[in-house]
Amino acid sequence: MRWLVLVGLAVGYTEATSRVELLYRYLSTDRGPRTNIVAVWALPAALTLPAGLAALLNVVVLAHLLIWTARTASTRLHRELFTGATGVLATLAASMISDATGARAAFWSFSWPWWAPLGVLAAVLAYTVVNAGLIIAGMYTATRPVRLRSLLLSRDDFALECATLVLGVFVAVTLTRTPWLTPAVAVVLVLLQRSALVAKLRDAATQDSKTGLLNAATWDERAAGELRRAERDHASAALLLIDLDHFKLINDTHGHLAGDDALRAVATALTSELRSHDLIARYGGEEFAVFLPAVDPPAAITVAERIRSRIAHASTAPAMTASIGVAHYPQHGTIVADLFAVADLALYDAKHSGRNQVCVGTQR
Ligand code: GH3
Ligand code: MG
Ligand code: MG
Repeated sequence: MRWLVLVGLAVGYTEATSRVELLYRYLSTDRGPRTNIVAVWALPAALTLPAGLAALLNVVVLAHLLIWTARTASTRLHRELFTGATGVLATLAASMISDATGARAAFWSFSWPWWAPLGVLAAVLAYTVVNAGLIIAGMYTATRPVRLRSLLLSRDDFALECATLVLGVFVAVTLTRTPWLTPAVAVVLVLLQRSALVAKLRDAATQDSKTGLLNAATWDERAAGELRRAERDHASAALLLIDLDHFKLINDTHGHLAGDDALRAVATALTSELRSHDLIARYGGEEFAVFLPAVDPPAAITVAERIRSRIAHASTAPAMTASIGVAHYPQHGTIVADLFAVADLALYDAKHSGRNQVCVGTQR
């Protein structure tokens, strides 16, 4: 009966939250691992039910997920199968630990010996280590990413993952003591999943998906805000426009994927050279815009030179150079559009005088 309650909730939850789940998947596509929501139902099965039933729950949930995926055509089959298989193994590992430590017996008895919570903790850890370990190993083998960080969950997803595991333990408690209360957990889960979705939507709306820098619209808005602040504080500021030199040649010689890697390398270089409150955007194809609050003209030129030199001397192949146009606030304008126009003209000067250099705008 309790197994049926869990299966019903797992299948019902996926069906009832299809739209949220689809959006969540859409926003997470090819951007590293996803939070494992199924743990809310699989973990309590591992903690409280016989191992065979717990594994069977995973299989049923996986079968339903495959049908659901075929209907909605949102991901690739081998990934769902791999994720499902790791889920079964993680569940079996947690089930063994729950059994061996006496945690399972404690869930069904009326007393909690002092070691039972430790057994629960060990089972949750086993579930997580097996699941995450296999998925990270699988993703590493399949993609061999340069940055191992991309194999880990983002901070928001990690918080959701932890909340999912805690809810899983709560489900184990309600399932054994007050099964009628178990469906209430689904309400909390919906809210958790929605808040994680909001964070993903915020990133998708404000960031450039290729580099993770700000997108043009967000940069415009925030640069305007910084200018208002500079005006109020009687501070200076600067705007840099950075355009990679002969970038088309990199695409034509090494392919567009290498071109994309080069764009990401430039984004990393900019982020590490600049302060955390400087605004950095990928403004167009291979153009980057930077707003530097509270810098005077000599400092802005030093920063621009440092960026130019960093890009020119980066150890990443293929070699690249960049031309940079600089505009100063308030000398060259008091609104973003004017500063942008001045920096754009300066950028053309830099291109026409041989590229790989910094040019400062002139009063219009
Ligand atoms: P210049 O020194 O005059 O700036 O020459 P350029 O080749 O850099 O400039 P141009 O504007 O002629 O070409 C820009 C190229 O940037 C063309 C396009 O193929 C490439 N590009 C734009 N966006 C992307 C992108 O997202 N990925 C890749 N790989 N290439 C891009
Ligand atoms: Mg260019
Ligand atoms: Mg360009």
